[in-house]
Amino acid sequence: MKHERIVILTGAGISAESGISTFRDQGGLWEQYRLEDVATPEGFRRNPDTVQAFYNERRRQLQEGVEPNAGHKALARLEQHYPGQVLLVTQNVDDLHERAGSCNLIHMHGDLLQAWCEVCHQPSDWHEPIEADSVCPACGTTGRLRPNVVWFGEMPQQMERIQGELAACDLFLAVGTSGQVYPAAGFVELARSAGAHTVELNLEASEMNSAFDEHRHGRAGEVVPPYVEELLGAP
Ligand code: BJW
Repeated sequence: MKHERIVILTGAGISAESGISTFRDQGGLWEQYRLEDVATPEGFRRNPDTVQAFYNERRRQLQEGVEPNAGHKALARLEQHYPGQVLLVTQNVDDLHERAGSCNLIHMHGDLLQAWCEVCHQPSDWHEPIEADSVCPACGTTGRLRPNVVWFGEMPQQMERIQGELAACDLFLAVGTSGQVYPAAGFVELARSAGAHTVELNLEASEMNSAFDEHRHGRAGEVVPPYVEELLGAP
């Protein structure tokens, strides 16, 4: 086994072939919405109805006909069959990695299928629209639920664990992410400092391209499965 501990960072590109919009590509979400309006706590305070509608619509789409693609399935296969440790850290709020079978998974930017209560600070599974009169299942308060997602200016989830895993990994993969949002964009440098080999698998060269040792450019559904087979086949 060439590598004992693999950390894989995924971004919106891995879910693109499943029909979920990315953020910064042509036709992506940030061409249709201002991120200041829908992905910041200030935007939510200014206009909660607009933000809830944005996430209610994405939650609805996620539950209607969206399926994991070959990229998600290959990463789940790697976790199931690789003799070393495989940790998946996703920036995505969709559940396609889970549905493909990944278990050792961190959602650093949260989970679209959870609501978070601003009063008791508890997440709850939530598959319906969040409305002005929605009630927190944990504390019973009305009208204080928001999507359990991480907006700009907020701390991503499980950062201590992620930083520890990056410091201990010997292979770091980044799949389908533009490398424009921190702290995720800095993970490649942390992994390199730990001595890990670093590989970017992306449609095109990302902002962080030059920080990686190796590149596989193409659609995730096309480049991830053969790369996983290489790892599984390596002596
Ligand atoms: C394909 C493909 C296919 C297409 N196959 N590939 C100045 C300098 C540095 C940092 C900052 C700064 N000013 C402010 C900051 C911090 C800020 C930040 O990074 N801002 C930048 C704009 C500069 N970050 C934060 O505020 C974060 N918190 C934070 O920093 O806390 C403090 C802290 C300090 C120290 C340690 C730790 C923390 C929070 C960031 C929250 C981001 N939230 C969002 C929304 C989540 C909820 C939602 O989904 O709505 O997260 S924004 C959005 O961007 C979403 C994504 O997860 C994130 C990253 O996007 P991603 O996944 O890379 O998507 P795209 O669209 O950008 O790229 C897709 C890629 O796929 C492209 O490259 C395509 O080519 C490729 N692709 N099809 C393979 N088929």
